[in-house]
Amino acid sequence: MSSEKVVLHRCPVPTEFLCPCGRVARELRKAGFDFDQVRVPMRKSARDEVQRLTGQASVPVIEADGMALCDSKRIVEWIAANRPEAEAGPASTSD
Ligand SMILES: N[C@@H](CCC(=O)N[C@@H](CS)C(=O)NCC(=O)O)C(=O)O
Repeated sequence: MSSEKVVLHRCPVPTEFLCPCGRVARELRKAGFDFDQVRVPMRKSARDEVQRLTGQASVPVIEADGMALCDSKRIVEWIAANRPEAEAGPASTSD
C-alpha cells in the first residue's frame, strides 16, 4: 500500500474518458487513492518536469512511494497492487 499522497501528471484534456491520463485518474479514484493532479502542457517539448522525473515526455506519470512511473498500463498495474483498500478485500473488476 502507498503511504504518501500520489501525484498524477496528466494532459490538459478535460474529461476522464478520452485518453490514458483520464483512465489513470479514474482508476486512482476507483481504488480510493487521495491524489493531486498536475496538468502539463499539450506540447511535449514544454513538459520539463515530466522529462526531469522520467527521462521522457509522455503522460500520464504518477509520483508515488518516492518513484515516478510512466505508461498507463504499468500505472494501472501499480494501482491494482497498491490500492488503499487492498487490505479490505479483492479489487472490483467492473468498469
Ligand atoms: N502508451 C502511452 C500513451 C500516452 C499518451 O498517449 N499520452 C498522451 C496524453 S493522454 C500524450 O502525452 N500525448 C501527446 C503526445 O504523445 O505527443 C500510455 O498508455 O501511457
